[in-house]
Formats: sequence, C-alpha cells, structure tokens
Amino acid sequence: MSPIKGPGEAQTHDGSGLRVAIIHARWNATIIDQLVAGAKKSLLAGGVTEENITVETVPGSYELPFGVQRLYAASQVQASSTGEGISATDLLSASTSDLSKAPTSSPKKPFDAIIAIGVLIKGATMHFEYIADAVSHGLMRVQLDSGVPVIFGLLTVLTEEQGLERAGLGSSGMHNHGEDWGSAAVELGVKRREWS
Ligand code: DLZ
Repeated sequence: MSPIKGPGEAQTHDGSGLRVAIIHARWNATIIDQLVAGAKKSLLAGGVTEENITVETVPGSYELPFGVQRLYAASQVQASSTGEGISATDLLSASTSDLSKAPTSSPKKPFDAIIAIGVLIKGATMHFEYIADAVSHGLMRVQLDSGVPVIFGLLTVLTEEQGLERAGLGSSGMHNHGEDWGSAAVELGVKRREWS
C-alpha cells in the first residue's frame, strides 16, 4: 500500500538540460547545510550537471522572495547578453558586424527552477508567524509572476529538534526533506518546458 503522506510514487525525469538555483538563508546553519546538501544530491541524481547548479545565500528567510526574484531576473539578463534565445534564423540573417558584437562567452540560459531554502524556528514572540506568512506568500507570488517554478524549501518548525529531524539529522529516521525539494525542482523544470 502506498504511504498516505509524501509525494506518492517516485517519478523519473531527465534533468540533464536543466539549470537550477538553490538560494538559502544562513540562519540555523546546521539544518540548512544538510537540507542544501540533500537538494543538491537529488538534482545531481536527476541528471542536472554540477556546472548548471548555482548556490546563493541570503541572511535570513525573510530575504528569500527578494533573492529568488533578483536571481531569476539576473539569469534572464545574463541569458540575453550571452546570446541565449537568439534563434538560428536570427543568427543566419545577422550581418557580419552584428556577429562581431555577439558575446564570445558560452551561453547561460535562465534558471528552469529555483529552490528556496530556509529554517524558521518558533520563538517567544509573533516574529515566526509574520515571517512564515510573508515568505510563503512572497515565494508563491514570485513564481506566478515570473513563471519560474519556485520550490518551497521553508521549514517552519516549533523546535530545533523538529528541524534536525526534517533534515535527516534526528533519531527518528525521518529522511532529509531537501532531497524531495531537489526532485521537485527537476520535475517542475522538465514539466515547465513541456507546458510552455
Ligand atoms: C530575525 C530572525 C529570527 C529571530 N529568526 C530567524 C529564523 O529562525 N530563521 C531565519 O531564516 N531567519 C530568522 N531571522 C532573520 C530574518 O529572516 C531576517 O533575515 C531579518 O529580520 C532581516 O530582514
């Protein structure tokens, strides 16, 4: 019988052509580092190459939506300035002087998916509730506004132990949730291309 919880039966997708960014907060580093490692492991297992994985950081989870938005926009600018997106027809019809202005560096395409990772641990004040709510809405907004899948790697835990468990560092044998986020990024990156 399939487990009740979790993403169901594993799907296999070929992520070999994908470019993926992981952006993570630096608060609660022990848990974060493990989640990032898990996400990266799944990306590599899904066929994404090391050079197509970019890892960036922000101070805390609150900065994640802004970080995702700017990172994606920068990758689009980078892609247009390196010639990615210029069609073969455009290239054929370009004059010699056009081509001499063309960039020589290897083209980098925009990210196909971005994984946002943060760990919010509830404290004594309302801080946790405000940040969790703002970040959740911010990440949803940026993915719908930009059209790039943003994988929700935000742990909102009541205790440090709950965070350690979900990073695969606890005693209960719970798996590293970062691995799920890496697989989700490969799946959504591939499906986004199919659905374009
Ligand atoms: C300030 C703060 C607190 C108290 N707790 C966390 C946390 O548990 N996890 C996290 O990622 N960030 C935390 N931060 C930092 C905020 O997310 C943010 O970086 C600062 O308020 C600056 O905008």
